[in-house]
Amino acid sequence: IKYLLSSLIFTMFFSMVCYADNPVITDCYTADPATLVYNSVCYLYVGHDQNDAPDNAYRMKDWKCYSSTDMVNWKDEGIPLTTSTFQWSGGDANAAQCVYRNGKFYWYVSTHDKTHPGVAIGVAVSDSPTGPFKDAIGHALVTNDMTTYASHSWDDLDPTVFIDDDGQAYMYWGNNACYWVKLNNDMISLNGSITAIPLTIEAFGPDYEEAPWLYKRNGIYYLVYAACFPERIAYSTSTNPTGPWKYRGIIMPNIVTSNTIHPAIVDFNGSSYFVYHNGSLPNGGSYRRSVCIQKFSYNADGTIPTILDTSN
Ligand code: FUB
Repeated sequence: IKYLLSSLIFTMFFSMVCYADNPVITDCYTADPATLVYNSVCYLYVGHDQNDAPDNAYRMKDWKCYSSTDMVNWKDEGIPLTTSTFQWSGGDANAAQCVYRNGKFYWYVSTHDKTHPGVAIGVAVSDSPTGPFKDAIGHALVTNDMTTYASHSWDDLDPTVFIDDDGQAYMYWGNNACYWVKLNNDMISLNGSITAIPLTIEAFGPDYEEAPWLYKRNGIYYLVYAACFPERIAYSTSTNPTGPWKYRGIIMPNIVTSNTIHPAIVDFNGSSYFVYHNGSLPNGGSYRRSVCIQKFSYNADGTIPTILDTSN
């Protein structure tokens, strides 16, 4: 009976998660993935850890883009955006996400702001998913001094933007703080004030850390994020894009090759994919990371199965 039960659990688990060849990008170090499906192509926007990054600090100066029609073969679309595009940026190409609206592509990035010292959120715009991108407003969209919930200057990390069915756009972000704000239809200005969500156990479990990824499926809003440090990926759900959020558990437990993970989830050609980074390329690690993709199926009740990193 014990053998039958364990083989049943094994079969159920592996039928829900498909362990592909990972990392999917092997020609350089990539991190902080964000996906965008446009015209039957999946675009993958990533941070870019430099080959000479030390073992204990990030070295990132630009963002890369890749495209695929099968989620396996990825075409290098180059470096459509660098921190130098933002004249106000003092460097550091932290996590970012690109979204499409009304014929334009808006790439929301977190980078150091030399005019209001600390990490800030900027937005670049292009007519094409692969650029060229230019600074949309000439200054940060959210500066370090607009948010005070966390006690450090890098709390404005990791923007995720979601446009709801009624056309309202929401931006979530935050390190050791989880903020949200509505965006105006122009996608380059804030609509109303910024809200900091209390990091309660009920909303986020034991420890929300950073890297939120917001999306909607079958009328349920999913907020996927990195928890604890070293990180694991957890998620919460709500029936409203602004919460209240209910903690749903862990998607990916800690991995051994990187202290951060950073999630994205996308549906493409009828399948669902969990996108993240580990440090499994040769000479890789927490500051020389690599983007990975795992195909998975939602459980019947809409919950997300456990997905294990292939480098563990
Ligand atoms: O890449 C720099 C930071 O590491 C990101 O902003 C975080 O989400 C973590 O992945």
